[in-house]
Amino acid sequence: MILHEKVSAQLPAWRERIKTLAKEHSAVVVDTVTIEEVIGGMRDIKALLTDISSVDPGEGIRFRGLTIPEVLKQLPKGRGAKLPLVGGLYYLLLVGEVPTQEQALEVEAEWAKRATVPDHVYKMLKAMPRETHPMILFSQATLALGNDSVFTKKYHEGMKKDVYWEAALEDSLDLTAKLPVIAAYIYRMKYFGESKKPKYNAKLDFGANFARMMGVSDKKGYAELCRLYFIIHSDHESGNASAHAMHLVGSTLANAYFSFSASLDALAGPLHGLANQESLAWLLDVYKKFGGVPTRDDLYKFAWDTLNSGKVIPGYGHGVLRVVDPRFVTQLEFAKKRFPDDELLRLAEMVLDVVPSVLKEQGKAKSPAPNVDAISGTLQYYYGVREFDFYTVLFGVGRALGVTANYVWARAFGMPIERPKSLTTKMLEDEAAKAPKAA
Ligand code: NMX
Ligand code: MLT
Repeated sequence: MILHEKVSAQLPAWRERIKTLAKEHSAVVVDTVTIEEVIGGMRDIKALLTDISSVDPGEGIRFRGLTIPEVLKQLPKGRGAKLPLVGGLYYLLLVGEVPTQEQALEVEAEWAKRATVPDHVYKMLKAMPRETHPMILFSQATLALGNDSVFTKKYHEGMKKDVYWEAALEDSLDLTAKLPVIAAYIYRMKYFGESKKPKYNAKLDFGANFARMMGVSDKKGYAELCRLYFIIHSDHESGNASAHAMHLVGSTLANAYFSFSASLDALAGPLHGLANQESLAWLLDVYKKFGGVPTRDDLYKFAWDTLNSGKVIPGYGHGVLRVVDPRFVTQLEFAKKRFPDDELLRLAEMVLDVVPSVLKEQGKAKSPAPNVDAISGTLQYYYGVREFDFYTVLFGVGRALGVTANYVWARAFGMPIERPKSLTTKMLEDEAAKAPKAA
């Protein structure tokens, strides 16, 4: 299989680089840790290694060195599509090179072969109470797929460490192939009471399959959005909570299903991926309260009321970014090109104009700019996916691409179990007492 061959060919050189760093430069200092960082969620501490993507605070994400506009331009497209094949993005993340159309289609074909979801997963999903949050269902289904983990089976058969990555890649391909089917099933089951198993069509790509299985009316338009959505949500370097959870759990040699379920559980928090549902809920609250798009002044007051009630404004602020998130910009451009007169889009643009100034006035958030979640729901809503508690599942389908690519490479590099050191409050106080007093 193409991904296997391409990764395998690169491995000796990569392993040599890691070995040289670990052996010859092991004592080089790349960062120091302050008390503020220990207490403050380890923000900005440079302590993770990934080559899959990187985030510059002033620029945003690069996937294997490429910005979002570069990715959208350079990755191959399917017939009749303006947005790239998701299979091409997975190839880029795993291999580190822009694939040809043929190579991207090979990944797509690999997914089509692996998209059948075992019966017990459907049975388990059906057995859950109807009111269950879709992220609970999605995480449970991911765990339930783990029965078939190649990694776990081979590990217990005595698999050698230098081929862990091969089993990790097998599981990652199986998992990423099945996720859109499971997500679409959850959607149709939860909101429409349907129990028909979605069928993956090998003639269609990942994006078109998802649009068809979701049953939206404008399948062609929604397929384009899905391609964009899954690509831009795939990765955001390794320190974000969903990526880090995947890496941490994977480092124990738990299989990709356990690890990705943990990743989804992190994504389900309102400060992380769930902010996309919260953000649309907030926009709809504004819309409902004012009977449409409000005046700028009304919106300003509403934003302040949110802050004064002790809540955050979802979709704004970021742990790393200090500029408008390029993932926000790309989605806004997509929407403006396709449905410039949409009322919710007009509202999202007004929020973009008002909320950053409110956050700046409040003076707490280090970045008042919008992140990826401030607009993604508006696009889903336009295409008829209006059940906004489903939105984080969509984020999860996309995020699987990046975190599994990282998981495969972490096994290829033989990365050890993660185990940072903790300190007590007294230990920190003792460190503080030893430090020279600030002038
Ligand atoms: N609304 C209100 N207050 C905010 C916001 C916001 N959008 N963003 C940051 N703050 C507050 C934050 O709660 C903190 O307050 P306190 O000192 O009382 O604890 C203060 O500003 C400083 O926070 P930062 O250092 O700027 O941000 P941090 O790195 O801690 O957190 C987020 C980053 C993204 C969690 C934060 O900006 C936030 O809560 N945003 C809203 C939720 C959101 O959009 N999350 C999605 C992020 C992207 N994603 O998909 O994961
Ligand atoms: C993400 O995509 O994971 C979010 O923007 C959060 C982050 O990077 O911290």
